[in-house]
Amino acid sequence: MTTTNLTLDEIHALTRDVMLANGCDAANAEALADIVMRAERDGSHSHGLFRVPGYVKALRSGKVDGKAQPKLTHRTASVIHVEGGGCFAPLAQAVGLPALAQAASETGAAALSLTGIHHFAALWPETEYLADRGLVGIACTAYMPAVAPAGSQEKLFGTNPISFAWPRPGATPLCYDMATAAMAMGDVQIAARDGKEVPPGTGLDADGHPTTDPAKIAGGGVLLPFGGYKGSAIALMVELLAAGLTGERFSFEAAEADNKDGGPPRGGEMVIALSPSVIAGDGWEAHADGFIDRLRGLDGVRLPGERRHKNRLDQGPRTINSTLLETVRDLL
Ligand code: NDP
Ligand code: PYC
Repeated sequence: MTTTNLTLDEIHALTRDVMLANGCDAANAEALADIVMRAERDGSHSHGLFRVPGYVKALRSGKVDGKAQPKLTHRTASVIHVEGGGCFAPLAQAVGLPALAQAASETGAAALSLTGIHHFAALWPETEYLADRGLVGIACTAYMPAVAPAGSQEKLFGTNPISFAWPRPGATPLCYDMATAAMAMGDVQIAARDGKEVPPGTGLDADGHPTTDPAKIAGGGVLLPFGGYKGSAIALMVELLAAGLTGERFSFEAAEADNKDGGPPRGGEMVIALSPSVIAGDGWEAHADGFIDRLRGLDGVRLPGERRHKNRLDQGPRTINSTLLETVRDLL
């Protein structure tokens, strides 16, 4: 694989310029460039520059409004709604998360529902935003069917990610962010691009046979939920939280309404914030840190999020697949 080095500023500027060249206003372009740069910085490769061609397809087809201005409404003191009006998710999050953090800090618990958005990114930016403000963050979103529920060979669930972040004042949060599929589709597609196999149990081919060939899973096959029926139950919960609870589209409804341009469909996201200061009271930090230290002390254990947080400390250039970079530059 041929690669090219780009600084974080260059990744940010390239993404912003591509978005501006394809119909985004400055607010939408900046929000997206920020999320793509942070994904490359942390090593979330399947959700950084890799997604830019899909973002542009959605702008060019008119599915996404690059000039949308999300609208925030307080349904109650602790239930907040942001209607994205067809924007990419990062701008709607930038509008909603500060209000969510404030409400949870005041009341102890708050919920943010996002509708009319197009989510094509990782979810740790949402949950870490909350954890950086002393709050527990939980976020989830649905997509389009890619995953067969346990017992079936037919796809119904999206890859339906869920992220959880626990605040650790003075340190990076404990944060996991995972597809409820055995693997995110973006990682399956990257494995196919790079000629690698995926682990057994990742998915089935078009005839319903287990396969480790990512091209067969991505091209007509299905992904499996992680952990059998237990992961399937969590994927089901994500559909209900991200679509049932927000009033937005379930994955199958999103696919039916989508124009199949290859960009992210319209959907919803649910973000929940909880305040340990209000709920547990004084001493919560030391109490939880004692547990986390015990966990880290076990041989072979590392905290979820640690890999990304280590990558983040390196402010140097990032290695980008040259073919991908050429594709992105051609979108200018
Ligand atoms: P991974 O399976 O690579 O990782 C899932 C989580 O497990 C991460 O938090 C990771 O932390 C942690 N982890 C990995 N290995 C270990 C280990 N040995 N010990 C402890 N923790 C570990 O991610 P997925 O493939 O499931 O998802 C990738 C991304 O795709 C996510 O960011 C997700 O949000 C995104 N996605 C987005 C969708 C959307 O609709 N917008 C749909 C599906 C996925 P670390 O990062 O530190 O390795
Ligand atoms: O990697 O499965 C995935 C995915 C779907 C939407 C954004 N990422």
